[in-house]
Amino acid sequence: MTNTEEAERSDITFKIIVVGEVGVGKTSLVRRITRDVFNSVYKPTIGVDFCITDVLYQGKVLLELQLWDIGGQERFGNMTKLFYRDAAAAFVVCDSTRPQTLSAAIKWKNDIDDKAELSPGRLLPCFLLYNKCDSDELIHSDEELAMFCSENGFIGCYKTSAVTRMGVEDLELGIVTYLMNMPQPEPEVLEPEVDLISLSTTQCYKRKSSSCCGSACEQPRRLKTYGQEL
Ligand SMILES: Nc1nc2c(ncn2[C@@H]2O[C@H](COP(=O)(O)OP(=O)(O)O)[C@@H](O)[C@H]2O)c(=O)[nH]1
Ligand SMILES: [Mg+2]
Repeated sequence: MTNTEEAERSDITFKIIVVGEVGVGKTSLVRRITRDVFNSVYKPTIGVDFCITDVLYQGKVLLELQLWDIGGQERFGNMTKLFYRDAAAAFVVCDSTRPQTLSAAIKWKNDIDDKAELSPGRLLPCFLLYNKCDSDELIHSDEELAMFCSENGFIGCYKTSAVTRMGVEDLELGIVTYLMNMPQPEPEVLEPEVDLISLSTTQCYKRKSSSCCGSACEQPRRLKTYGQEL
């Protein structure tokens, strides 16, 4: 079954925060992932913007990915804790042609570790995106990047290009598979509601609401299909 009409829309929404220094390509990657477009006109992101994409997982579960594109200068402000709230994972982006943006990835990772937790004691999973790999000036080898990730607590690295789409599909498949297979903490149980007519009790759980796109997304939402059909 691959037809979206037959697929069940689940309540599953994953928020992914996208951070990194100014100009590394966060906004371009978010647009490439969610809208499959690239715009070379540079407009710095002020504060935060977000885009949503629908993903069909294993041919039957329709879920939503929210990508929160956080302006690079925000690391120096007090708002990141708020932006990181309820995130399921982080993309820490660096520019393959500017080595200082890789060092800055460690500072972003530290900021996330300080301010975001999945649940007490569980760090947010961070993926390094080594962007602008369409350039001839790649500075780091795959071995160096793997070493960097294991030394600094990143789950893994994807070499990407928002211009050519290089690595983008692998990244999407990788993150959806990772998140769908990640052990979930126990759901928070709220006070039971009493149904006076049937006199039965109902447990209800917090549901995340889905919201519409931020100003960066003028294009219609795209649907992607991932995972082997069951
Ligand atoms: N060559 C190349 N340029 C890119 C790529 N991604 C973004 N850029 C360019 O890098 C600049 C900054 O991109 P932007 O997405 O605004 O970066 P942000 O500040 O991290 O959001 C823009 O001029 C983009 O056109 C890429 O993958 N390859
Ligand atoms: Mg931006």
